[in-house]
Amino acid sequence: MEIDERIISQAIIERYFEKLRNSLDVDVAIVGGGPAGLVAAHDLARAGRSVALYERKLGPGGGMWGGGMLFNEIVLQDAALPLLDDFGIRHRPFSDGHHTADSVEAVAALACKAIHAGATIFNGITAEDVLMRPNRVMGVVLNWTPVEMTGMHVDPLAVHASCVIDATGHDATVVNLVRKKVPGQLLTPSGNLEGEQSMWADRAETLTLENTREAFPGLYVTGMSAIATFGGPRMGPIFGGMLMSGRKVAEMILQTLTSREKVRCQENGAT
Ligand code: 48F
Repeated sequence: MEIDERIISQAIIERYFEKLRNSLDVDVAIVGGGPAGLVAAHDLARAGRSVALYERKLGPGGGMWGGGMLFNEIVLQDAALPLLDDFGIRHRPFSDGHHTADSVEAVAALACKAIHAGATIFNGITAEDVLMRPNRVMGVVLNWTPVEMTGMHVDPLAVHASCVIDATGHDATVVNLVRKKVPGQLLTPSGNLEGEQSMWADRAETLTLENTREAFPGLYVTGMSAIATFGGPRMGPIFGGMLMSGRKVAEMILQTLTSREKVRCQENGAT
């Protein structure tokens, strides 16, 4: 059978549009495909939730590829090892409580497992805004990254989501978008972003988990975005906090969605 260019094009168009159509109304929209976003996508999809993850760049992985200063190894603490094992990421002990893994293997495994669990990853797409009704985030507004980069005047498309996760790393892009619309109304002590402080790895790793929370109704933060939103130091190339934060945000959202569904069932039963 001769390979046919028209069929190649048709196959790509139809398969891609199938993914787009299936993601118009999802349980969870994740903005950012770094380590935290990828773990969240995997865990939510594995639990049976519909998940779309939007990554601005061509490749997911965020700040993990480059390890520390482009030395492509990452460091992880004891508490992160079960999660690495869950994803099939190999690790080696280095010194008490410090382990290493190959950063490229880690990113590849996270992305592959997230997709195999059922999450859909859209790369080259930027979330440029959120949908709010009026005091709850209920979707994201999307455009091609090259449109954003070239400054072309092109209107975006939007999708609905029961919950949105800001997994955009240091910039906390989605939280910043919301803050601009409703200044002083974030669920942080100041009502605005508390900001990131200088490096303190140990404290930062603890705080990343503590700060993994709802930052505005319908909008959750994970990974570095949790630090930028609720405050704390940066941690450098130790990644256990990022991975465990992704797992924590997924657990929180699963609980929220389940309790909302129970309430809805009770209401329907009562009427
Ligand atoms: O920065 P990133 O890896 O976030 P993370 O999962 O992990 C942080 C660590 O990599 C590292 C660290 C800890 O050791 O300090 O920085 O919290 O990944 C964030 C991803 O979000 C994408 C961005 O391209 C990156 O891949 N992103 C940012 N803004 C948008 C976006 C946006 N508006 N739309 C789509 N993707």
